[in-house]
Amino acid sequence: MTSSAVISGVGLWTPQYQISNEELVDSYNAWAERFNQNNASAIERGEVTAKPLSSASFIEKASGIKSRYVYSKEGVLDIDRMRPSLDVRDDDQVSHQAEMAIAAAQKALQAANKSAKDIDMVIVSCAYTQRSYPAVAIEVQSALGIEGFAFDMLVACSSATFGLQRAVDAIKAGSSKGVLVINPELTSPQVNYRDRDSHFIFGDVATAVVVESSQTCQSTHAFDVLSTRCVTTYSNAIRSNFGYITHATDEDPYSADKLFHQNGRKVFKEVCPMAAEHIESHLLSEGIRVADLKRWWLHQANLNMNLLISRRLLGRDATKEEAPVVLDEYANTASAGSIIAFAKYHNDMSSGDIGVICSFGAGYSIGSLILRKR
Ligand code: CO8
Repeated sequence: MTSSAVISGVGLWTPQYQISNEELVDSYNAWAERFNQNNASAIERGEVTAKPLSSASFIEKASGIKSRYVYSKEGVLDIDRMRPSLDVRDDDQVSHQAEMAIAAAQKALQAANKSAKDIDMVIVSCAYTQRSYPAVAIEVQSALGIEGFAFDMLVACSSATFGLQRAVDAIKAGSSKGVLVINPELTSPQVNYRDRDSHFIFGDVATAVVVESSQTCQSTHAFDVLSTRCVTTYSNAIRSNFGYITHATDEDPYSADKLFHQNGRKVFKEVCPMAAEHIESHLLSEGIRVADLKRWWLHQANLNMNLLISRRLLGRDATKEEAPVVLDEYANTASAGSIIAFAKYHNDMSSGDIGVICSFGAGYSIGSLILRKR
């Protein structure tokens, strides 16, 4: 027998450290100026390309990002390091990503008025996991005292929505009684803080969502999941080539292509129409008009992308009430962005109000969920 799935709780864990555009740009520019001085002759001979300078005003104008949170601030702004400094943990200590995931999961359980015994499936879905095995999800399952099963999922920026689709399907099929979908987005170790074009894009955060059957739901802020839809189309425009194979090749494991890199313009041009069409056709298939949407919890990569998508669909700019923005404070947090927006902006909705969560990013991957306030 199939039952209907609801989102009954959401948790948001925000790291304690923040880095403003100005701090980030000062550090990058100091590094770039030193690089250019040290390589002045080679640059003059055309053998080395000078590093261009970054600017806080460009970053805000091009992306809408003003600041970001990081799990560890130490090392990021140090021009002799330019990457976070994380402590090495023993195998019997809780891992960094599990620590973030547990904190978000506890908040989601509390919001849903649930405990470990109500959950039997844990999905940790995010852009990177810090190791291949044992799954971070199983570590989190054990720490929370959950009986059942757990697994990791990687779908870059659409990890959260794709994970939620798995959860909704499991609840509908009756193969699970309660699912935690957790997104510990520890992006800062993969950011190339020496790359002017991408050093500002990402921040760290963790989000978590409880999905359960409408029959067991006790939450007063729950949403019926009316429908989910996921799609992927292969693209090389956003890549990170670091992986276990790196150990067996003679490549430099720290070269720029091993870190996040993209053709940002191309991504912008290709993904905006795809996301707009995806949302529109998903809504249409459920007999819902764009005008019927009370809220759009959109992926938080770039403010101009979100404005373009809402303009295509609404014929005007969405207001901040309709399409809340969190990337000014959080930057791009990979798959967690739309879930942060959902976590912060759903309590004011009335019974029957409809909203859509939509992610888009590397892969390319696009995922959406249509929700109705219970
Ligand atoms: N400061 C000053 N000037 C700059 C800077 C800077 N920091 N960066 C670029 N410029 C310059 C450029 O050199 C260029 O100069 P010129 O015109 O002389 O050539 C000019 O500014 C304009 O450059 P762009 O055309 O590149 O600038 P855009 O307006 O396109 O803005 C963006 C750049 C903000 C990157 C924009 O293209 C964008 O946001 N694109 C979409 C990106 C996106 O959404 N990507 C998704 C990636 S995330 C994802 O899918 C998940 C990955 C997993 C997580 C990874 C974690 C590490």
